[in-house]
Amino acid sequence: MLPLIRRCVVQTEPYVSKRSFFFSVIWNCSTKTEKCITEFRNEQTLQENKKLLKVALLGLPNVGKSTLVNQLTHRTLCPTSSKVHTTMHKAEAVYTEGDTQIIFIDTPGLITSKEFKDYKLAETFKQDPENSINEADLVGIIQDVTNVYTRHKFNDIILKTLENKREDAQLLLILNKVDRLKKKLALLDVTRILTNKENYPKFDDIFMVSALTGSGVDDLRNYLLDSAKPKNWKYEENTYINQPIETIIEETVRAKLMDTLPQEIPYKIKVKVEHYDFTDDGGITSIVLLECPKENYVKLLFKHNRFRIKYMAHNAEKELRHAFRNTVHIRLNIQCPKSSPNK
Ligand SMILES: Nc1nc2c(ncn2[C@@H]2O[C@H](COP(=O)(O)OP(=O)(O)OP(=O)(O)O)[C@@H](O)[C@H]2O)c(=O)[nH]1
Ligand SMILES: [Mg+2]
Repeated sequence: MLPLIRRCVVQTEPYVSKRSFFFSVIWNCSTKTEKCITEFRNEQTLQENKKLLKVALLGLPNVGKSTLVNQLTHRTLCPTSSKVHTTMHKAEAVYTEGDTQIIFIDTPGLITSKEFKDYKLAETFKQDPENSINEADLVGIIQDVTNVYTRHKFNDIILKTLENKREDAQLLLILNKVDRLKKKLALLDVTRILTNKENYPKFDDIFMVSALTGSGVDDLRNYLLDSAKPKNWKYEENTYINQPIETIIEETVRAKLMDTLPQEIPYKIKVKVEHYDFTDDGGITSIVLLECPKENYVKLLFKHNRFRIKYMAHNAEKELRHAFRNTVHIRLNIQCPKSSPNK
C-alpha cells in the first residue's frame, strides 16, 4: 500500500480536494483500508485519463448532419426530416465510452445571406454554425453525394465558415448517403475533385458513410474516440444532450410534421408542449399543441379518416422512444384560431 499513499501525497494543487478525500477514506475505514484505497485509486485513474473531443458537424441543409449525429450517439435526439431547415439551432449531443467523451455539435444547415432574408430564418441559422466551428477540436464537413448539383464543389458559404476554424482543429470530409449511390466509382470522382482544388481546404481524413443505414459510421466513431485529447469531461456520464425534454419533443413532432405535410405548410404550424409528465416506470406522457394558422391545414391533417395525423404521431413516438429509451405517449391538440379546438 505504501507506494500508493506516497503517490497521493505528492500530488500538486489541482488534486488537493481529492487528496483530502483520500485521507478521509483512510480514517473512516480502518478495517477496510485496503479496499477503500483501491477503489479510490480506480476512480482517480479514470479522472486522470479522461479524454474529450468536441466535434462540429457542418454542411448545407439536408445533407444528413442530424441523422449522422443520431447514428453516432445511438439515440435519435436530434430532429431529422426530408425537408430543409429541420435543425433550427445548435445542440450538443453527448457520447461517452470508457474514459472518452465526444460532444457532437449538430448545427443548422449553412445558408447564404439571400436565403436568410428570403426565408426569414432565425438568427441562429447564421450565428450557430460560426460559433460551433470556433469551439470545435474537430470539424466535419458533410457532403451529400447524391446531390448532383452540389456534390462536386464546396459552396462559398462552406469555405467562408471554415475561415473561423481554429488552426489546431482537425478537419474531416464526410461523404454521406453512399447507400443511394449506384455507381460507386462516382465516389472516387467526388473525392478527387473535392481534395485537389487549390483554394479548397486540406482534409486530415476522408470518410464515406451512410448515416441512414449506419454503414461506415462505426469506423468514424472509432476514429473520433482515438482523436480525443486528455481533458476533463464537460458533461456527466449519463448526459445525452444539452436540450430540455420539451424542446426534444417539440422538435421531433415538428420534424415528423415536415415529413407528413406538403411544401411549406409544416413551417407555418407552431408546435408547443403544453404538458409532460413521467409515469411510474420512467416513461413520458405529453400533450402537444399544434397551432394551425389556416383551417385547411387542419383538414389536411385529418384527411383519410385522420390517417395522416395518426401516422405522424406514431412516428414521433417511435423516435422519442429511441431517444429516451423508454415509453413515450403523445396526445396532439390541434388548434386553429378561427375554429374550436380539436383533439
Ligand atoms: N439515403 C440516405 N438518406 C439519408 C442519409 N442521411 C440522411 N438521410 C436523409 O436525408 C434527409 C435529411 O437528413 P437530416 O439529418 O435531417 O439532414 P440535416 O443536414 O440535418 O438537415 P437540416 O437540419 O435541415 O440542415 C432525411 O430524410 C434523412 O433520412 C443517408 O446516409 N442515406
Ligand atoms: Mg439537421
